Amino acid sequence: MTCTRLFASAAALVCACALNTLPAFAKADDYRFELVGKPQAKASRDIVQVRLVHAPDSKPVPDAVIFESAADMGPMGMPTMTAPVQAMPAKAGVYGFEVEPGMTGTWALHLAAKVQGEPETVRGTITADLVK
Ligand SMILES: [Cu+2]
Repeated sequence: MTCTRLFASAAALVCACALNTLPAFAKADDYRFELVGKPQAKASRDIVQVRLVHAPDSKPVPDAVIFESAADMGPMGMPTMTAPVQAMPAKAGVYGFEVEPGMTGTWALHLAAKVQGEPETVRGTITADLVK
């Protein structure tokens, strides 16, 4: 079930990339997710902190609603290896996620957000080095 969903979102990402070549339709691509600091490992969990930035003016977006978060080991050639992700309350424009990686290494965190005044869903992926 998780795999199917991941493949679906991977397909969606591919589509988003294709649309990227058409600037007129790429408004949601004006945003990017950025890693804030280094992930903090605590027991078997890692806290990953992320900021959403409106790229054209480098302004952080503090009031986005991140409604989807999924982690996988795609950056290390293991896209089917997933990890539980739990969103934490946003603090001063920083969105926190608690990831429970089954393996130490580089993970991808896929995010989808609603931004005020932006009709399209904003999607992005960040990579982070996590410790089991
Ligand atoms: Cu792995």
